[in-house]
Amino acid sequence: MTDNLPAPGHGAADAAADSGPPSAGGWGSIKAVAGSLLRDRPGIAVVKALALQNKHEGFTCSSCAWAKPAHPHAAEFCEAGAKATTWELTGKRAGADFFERHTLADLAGWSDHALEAAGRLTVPLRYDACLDRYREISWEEAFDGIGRELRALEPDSVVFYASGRASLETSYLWQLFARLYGTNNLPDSSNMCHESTSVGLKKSIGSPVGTVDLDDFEHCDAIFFFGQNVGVSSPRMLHPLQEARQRGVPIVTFNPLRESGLVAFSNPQSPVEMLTPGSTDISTQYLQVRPGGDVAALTGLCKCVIEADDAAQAAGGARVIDAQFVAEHTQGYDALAQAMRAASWDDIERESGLSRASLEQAAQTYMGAQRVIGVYGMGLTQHREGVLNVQMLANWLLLRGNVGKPGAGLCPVRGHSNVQGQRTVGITEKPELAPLDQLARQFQFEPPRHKGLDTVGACQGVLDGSVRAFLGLGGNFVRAVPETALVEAAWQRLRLTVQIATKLNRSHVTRGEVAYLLPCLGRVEIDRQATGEQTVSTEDSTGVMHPSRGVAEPAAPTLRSELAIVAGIAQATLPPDGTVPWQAWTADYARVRRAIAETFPHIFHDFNERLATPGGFARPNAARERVWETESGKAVFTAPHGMNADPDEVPTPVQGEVLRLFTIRSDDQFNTTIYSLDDRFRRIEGNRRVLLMNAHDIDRLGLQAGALVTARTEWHQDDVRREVAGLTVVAYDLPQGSVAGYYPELNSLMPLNHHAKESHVPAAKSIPIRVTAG
Ligand SMILES: Nc1nc2c(c(=O)[nH]1)N[C@H]1C(S)=C(S)[C@@H](COP(=O)(O)OP(=O)(O)OC[C@H]3O[C@@H](n4cnc5c(=O)[nH]c(N)nc54)[C@H](O)[C@@H]3O)O[C@H]1N2
Ligand SMILES: Nc1nc2c(c(=O)[nH]1)N[C@H]1C(S)=C(S)[C@@H](COP(=O)(O)OP(=O)(O)OC[C@H]3O[C@@H](n4cnc5c(=O)[nH]c(N)nc54)[C@H](O)[C@@H]3O)O[C@H]1N2
Ligand SMILES: [Mo]
Repeated sequence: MTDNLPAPGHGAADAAADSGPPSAGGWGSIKAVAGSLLRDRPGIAVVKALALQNKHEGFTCSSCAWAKPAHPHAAEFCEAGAKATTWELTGKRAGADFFERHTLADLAGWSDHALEAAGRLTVPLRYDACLDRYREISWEEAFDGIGRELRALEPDSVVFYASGRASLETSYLWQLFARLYGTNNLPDSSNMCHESTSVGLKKSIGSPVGTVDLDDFEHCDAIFFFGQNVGVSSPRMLHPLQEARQRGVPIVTFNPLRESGLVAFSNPQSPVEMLTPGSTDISTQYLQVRPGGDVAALTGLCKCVIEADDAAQAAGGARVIDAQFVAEHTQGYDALAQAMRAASWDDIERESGLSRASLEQAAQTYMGAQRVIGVYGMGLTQHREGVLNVQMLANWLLLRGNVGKPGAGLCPVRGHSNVQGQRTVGITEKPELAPLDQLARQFQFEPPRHKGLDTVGACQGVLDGSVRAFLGLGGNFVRAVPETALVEAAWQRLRLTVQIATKLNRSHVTRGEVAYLLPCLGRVEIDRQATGEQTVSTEDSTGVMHPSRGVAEPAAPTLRSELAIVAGIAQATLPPDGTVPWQAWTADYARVRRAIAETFPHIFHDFNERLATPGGFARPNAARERVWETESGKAVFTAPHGMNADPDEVPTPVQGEVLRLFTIRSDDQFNTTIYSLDDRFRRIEGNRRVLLMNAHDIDRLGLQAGALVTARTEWHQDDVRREVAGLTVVAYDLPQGSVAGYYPELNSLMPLNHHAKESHVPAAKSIPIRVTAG
């Protein structure tokens, strides 16, 4: 098993959050940012950069994808965003001399944290097998060498992965390059993330993305949160939430953990709150649902509404559901209503781990509100039934017409800062989602029409040898995917790996036979090309496009922009027939935007002009207007086929020795980038190799808080032994039968086949494990 983390530190064992979590934001958040500034000592450049973060004239943050207001706060960044920026602007460099000092065998023993902490990559590198080192080469040598390799390979044996940060312009080039080369193998990080949303919402409301914008938060009168950890994952969203709370809007949360950002928030930008101990209570009702219990919980909630409506009808009173909306705009109500009436409270309580009374109370809040927003994240999407989870939430909102009216709607909170935008400009393995006919006309070629590989498919291909080359536009694929240990081992059999990156990570150290590592500018850096400084653009979680202009000097003069690198590889690989002006595009990104506008006129017409609008411009979203781009032209109610979000392996209630593990993020990490071993919000210090367990389970299984244990996956579909040893048990307030632990340390416990049925999102929130002492 790969296990390259630093040794466990102190304090983890007594880290139980029995005194309640600290509030998110506030002085702690300022201290954390100061800590991160001091640790990296990058100086004045960072302070200047932060002042322009998420401002119209500055750059869009490379942390989360939360909406950027048209009238930003003086400091429109959060702790996580400030860390991302300081991390990118580090004074440390991993240049040619660094790689002269370290063989890959040596680097393989470094922790994930240590690899990235080596600093910014500065020169193009190629692996030298004789020396077992990456060695500096020129950009031209790199492009030529990659082009030669790619021309010798079958296009469908090559994977073009995108991690979700690269701009709309670069992402457009990436998908075009892959298709001109001859493949739709375009997996991206959303395959591990919100693909359940893209599939589920498309079926339910005809839109693959959420329907709310920032304005809606000002007009809603209730908010429901499912499996999204706002204080860590999208902290700027705490502002609209706090404002909503101050208006008296109830917020009801479904989460197995009492997450601090969902419990209370103090605004570091509000002097009064900073000087008084006061913080806003965020959630008015907190339901510690069992992981995987959301289908059951939502069944209970729908049942309450439908039965209240039945009763109202019987008594001749006012309808509880929005009957006119349901009749005019939806299909499938009767089947859903029947399934909900038939669902038993015993099953609902058992599967959700919640009492009938608490669900009835939440349903009352819902029925008392005219405009409701449903917010959700990985707690819904990363399950075997992740798509059904999303559809159940859509069902519930549709019952009272809470989609397509001001102040109401579905709000999936996306992860990477441009992950939604990458999809919008054609990064998808599904040919039906890309405008292939238009691309064919525009660039005079015949694009591949067959389905490409998604992330799970790419991993399978790496394991069975059918994938021969991997090109990564950012990211840390081998650490982020399931089945890490097997994928990492098979990775070395790849013929070619090409990684475009800012910092060194495990996916670079684990490399193919021929390996290139290409250093790029970060978004915060000034991007100078032949026609001058360039602007790029990104799409936020609410479908708004924003310009982004670097403000800091590049970490090294040798760096190239992501767009220039993609264009360079494409030019060196493809026949020189001149239909794509790679060089002219690199010189002037406005020309790329004109090409994007030609490919997607509906979304991007007058792209350059509209990008100048303060606050950006929104993509059209038919569901917001109550136009349903589904097969039937109606919004669709989906009757669930069961209540367990993970029917395969773990029966509920969990009485036996098999527990359900859900993987989580700390406030001091961004995905596989680990800033420190602390998790301030959960009061866990100096150790990420922990398992948070219910005290009753600890007792029942004969374990001890503070003791070392081994987690082993309970999986009968193959003979692979999946285990991680050396984990410390922490007693924690979470539902019985469930266990929490950190991603990516526990990824080798995730079987590759254990993914959402229709979207293939790995079921990272419900891994069946056994925990044993020692
Ligand atoms: N600081 C920081 N910000 C980030 C990231 C980061 O790593 N660090 N990552 C970015 C990315 S790529 C993404 S996708 C987002 C992820 O952000 P989120 O969507 O918030 O995802 P997670 O933090 O994985 O888990 C969210 C919550 O789900 C809860 N949960 C687990 N299982 C269940 C369940 O079955 N039901 C319910 N109701 N809840 C459950 C967990 O307790 C946790 O609080 O954040 C983005 N922003
Ligand atoms: N168990 C478990 N597994 C999970 C998840 C989970 O909740 N649990 N979450 C999943 C989710 S939601 C996601 S999105 C994936 C994340 O998967 P990825 O997107 O593949 O991983 P990251 O950790 O975000 O990638 C970090 C690396 O990106 C590079 N990088 C940073 N900035 C830039 C840049 O500006 N340009 C370029 N070119 N490179 C850059 C750096 O080299 C850095 O090391 O992981 C998934 N895996
Ligand atoms: Mo994500």
